[in-house]
Amino acid sequence: MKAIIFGVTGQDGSHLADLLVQKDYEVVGVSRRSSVDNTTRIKHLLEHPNFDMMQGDITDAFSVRNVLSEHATVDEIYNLAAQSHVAVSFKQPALTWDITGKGCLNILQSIADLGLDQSRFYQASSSEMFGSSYDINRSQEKYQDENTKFLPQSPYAIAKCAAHYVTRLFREGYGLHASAGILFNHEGPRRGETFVTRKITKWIGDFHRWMKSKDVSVDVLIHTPEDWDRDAEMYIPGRIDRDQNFQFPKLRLGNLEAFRDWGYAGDYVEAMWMMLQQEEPDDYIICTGETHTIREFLDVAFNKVGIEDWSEFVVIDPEFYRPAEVDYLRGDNIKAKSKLGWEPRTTFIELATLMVEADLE
Ligand code: NAP
Ligand code: G4F
Repeated sequence: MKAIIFGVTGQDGSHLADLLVQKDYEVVGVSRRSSVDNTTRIKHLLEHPNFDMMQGDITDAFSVRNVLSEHATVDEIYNLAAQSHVAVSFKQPALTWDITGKGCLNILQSIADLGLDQSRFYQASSSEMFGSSYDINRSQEKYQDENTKFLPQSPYAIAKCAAHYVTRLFREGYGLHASAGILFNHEGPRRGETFVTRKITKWIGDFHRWMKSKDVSVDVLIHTPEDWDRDAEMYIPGRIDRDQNFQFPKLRLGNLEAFRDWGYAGDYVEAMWMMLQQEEPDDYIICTGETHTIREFLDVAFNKVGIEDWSEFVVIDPEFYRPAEVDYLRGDNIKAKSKLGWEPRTTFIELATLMVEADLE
């Protein structure tokens, strides 16, 4: 079997490449040109005999066509490439549209034009497409499933909706085996450092190393309030003016009240592969079914390093608020469970633990 992964250098692309190589696939990873090395997450695969890299940018239809025409016998094509940061999409809406929306069209149109009818296609759709929309079950709990309407609330979500409908069009209109996974937030040690979970666990890792290097404990920092700059840095008492190295920036975050259904990326790439093994293409929600606030993630993550009250370490910064917020995401994965036989294996606490442990190393 042979697969092409657009977005192989990202969090999910790297996990999917690991999975497919383990399954003995020949994997072609496509990455865009970068002035610095963007292969950190796939370094371990670069010398693998079943793994090859090609350069390509999904905003350039010629480039996509070049990639696909060189691999006309490919079995599976995964589109994981995107400008995937919601907050960034408000600042770079047109770029987000070109990559996250039109990029998907470029791939599907090339598949159709080149007559790659035997290839199966996966689109990385997102729970962000639901925006402020939800349904209510018999226990009066809010949830989203495959029938919940989309009410996108960011340029990113709008672009993802466009790509989702394009995928459906090529499935229904052109008869392609094109499936979309509507994935809820999924994280792990390979998560980009500006997404909230990783931003928190990376800060904890850096802070812990700093405390160790200065040979101080949290208690020393907490019980001397007169030495604190409450908004920006924390200092080791008594050494403030003597050495700038005795200060450390606090963790600056935005809205802590939003709910997210967080799972582990390693579990979720298995669902992507399972979708393409089905006889019929379809759309599937992939989630844990549990939801937690950012506050709860902070509780678990700080607890792992023995800090029960993280409030002294965190500054709320309006810079990280968004023009529109998605307040509540909690998926219902019954379809994926019953039709794909997929289930999440990693709990919320296990996820936070594995991320903190990785960032402490
Ligand atoms: P990610 O870490 O941000 O990875 C995105 C990938 O897209 C990177 O490899 C990036 O390359 C590549 N890319 C960006 N622009 C490109 C372009 N113009 N041409 C070719 N490649 C380009 O995202 P992720 O978390 O792995 O997510 C994978 C996909 O699932 C994305 O489409 C995302 O929107 C979607 N999704 C993610 C989640 C989640 O919670 N993680 C949930 C639902 C849906 P560089 O490495 O060069 O930047
Ligand atoms: O980690 P986030 O940036 O993820 P978000 O916006 O939910 O998007 C992620 O999940 C989507 C699936 O639902 C994907 F489609 C998308 O590609 C991406 O992977 O933010 C999570 C929450 C938000 O409510 C945000 O307002 O955390 C809140 N937050 C609070 N402080 C913060 C921060 N988010 C970030 N990135 N940085 C903060 O400082």
